[in-house]
Amino acid sequence: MSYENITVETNASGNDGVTLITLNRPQALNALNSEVLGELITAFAEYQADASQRCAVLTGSGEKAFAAGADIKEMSEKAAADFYLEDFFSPWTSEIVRKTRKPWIAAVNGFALGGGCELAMMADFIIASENAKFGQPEINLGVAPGMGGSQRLTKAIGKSKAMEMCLTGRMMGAEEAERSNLVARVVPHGSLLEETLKTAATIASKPPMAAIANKEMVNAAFETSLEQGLIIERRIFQILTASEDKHEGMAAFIEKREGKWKGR
Ligand code: CO8
Repeated sequence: MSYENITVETNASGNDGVTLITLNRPQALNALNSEVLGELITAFAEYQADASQRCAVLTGSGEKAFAAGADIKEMSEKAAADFYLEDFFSPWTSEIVRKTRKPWIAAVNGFALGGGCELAMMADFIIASENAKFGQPEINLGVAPGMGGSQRLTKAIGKSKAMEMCLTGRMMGAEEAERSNLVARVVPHGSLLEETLKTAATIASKPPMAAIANKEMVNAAFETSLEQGLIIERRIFQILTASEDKHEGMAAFIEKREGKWKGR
């Protein structure tokens, strides 16, 4: 598949099973329009379907932005009925978040505002450069988050800070984002991609079925009660004990060697 608004590279740093997806509209600070969404849906579906690829990284091109939001110029031309009838924003969650069962990381290299912040928060975790700036400035446009920001940001950093950011449109820098648990790690700007690809390669080297299972369990903590989450965890654990990789992983430990994963 050829893309115009993103680039996709498999085995991005050698034969390591890492797919690198880059938002590529730097002239518009990688603003997210319908074309970008369509291409991202295809890219994530291809990543999910390719058994040789075991972790993905999403980043933004250019020095300034991961993504400065949903495309304001595109949205400005839409009527309320268009947003409602097209169920605008819904495919981000239904097509990308729900259908991508394998892990992916957002490498945030600059502005992650509005839909850009929301897209980063759809990732399994975020690694940010020192230059990253997160914000939900939709209130300045007379609207509000529409791709999950009011929910995912609040779950990540708590009500007080999320409310302050949504009501004022204030941007949060990388250091505060790490302190507030929005991002897993902050790294120097120049080494963001290298560090994130390295982390992705580590994940890609793990037993792939166990990676999906770990992701499913942690996500359950956001979507269920503790009691239901503990049941989900136990059942998934029990399923994993029947996998060939469980036998291989434990044998490899006992025999003091590296495991060789079958992914089943
Ligand atoms: N959409 C479209 N174009 C954009 C966007 C965007 N979100 N952000 C930046 N651009 C464009 C600019 O228009 C400009 O283009 P041009 O050169 O053709 O004029 C180019 O990118 C460079 O931007 P700036 O010149 O503004 O760069 P600065 O360095 O001066 O400023 C900022 C950088 C602070 C990031 C600034 O560009 C900005 O504030 N951008 C908008 C941020 C924003 O408000 N994002 C939220 C958008 S709304 C959203 O994401 C969720 C929508 C939910 C709505 C629900 C509706 C029902």
